[in-house]
Amino acid sequence: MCHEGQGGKDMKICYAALVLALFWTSGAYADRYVVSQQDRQFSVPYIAINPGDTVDFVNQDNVTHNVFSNTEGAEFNLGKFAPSSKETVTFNDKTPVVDVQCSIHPNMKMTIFVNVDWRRTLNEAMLSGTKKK
Ligand SMILES: [Cu+2]
Repeated sequence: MCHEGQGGKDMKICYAALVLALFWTSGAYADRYVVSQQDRQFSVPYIAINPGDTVDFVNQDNVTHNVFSNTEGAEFNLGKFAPSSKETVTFNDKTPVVDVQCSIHPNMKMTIFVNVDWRRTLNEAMLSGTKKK
């Protein structure tokens, strides 16, 4: 990729491009997800994301919704969410399990898992049935 004999300046640019490429592929950039409201439901019951990732909430219904979370450390409220509305929410690493609801339709619920350690979570769930305290 970076060939010798291109001259010092070119080499510097080339190495800068390599460093940028490594940074990019190491997951240092944020992913973007879409969760829509359709037929008075969230389009998915849950998603698993990394800290810093964003979720675009999109109202694809022809009725007004609301999107909010009361989960401590991840509170947000998108207010009256009219048809075709779109808002982006970024999730941090302070809250691994974020419950998301619609205040207008109480049975609309979904969960966002942020950087959950699945092995530990599963092991704790399994052990809790057998472990003596
Ligand atoms: Cu709703």
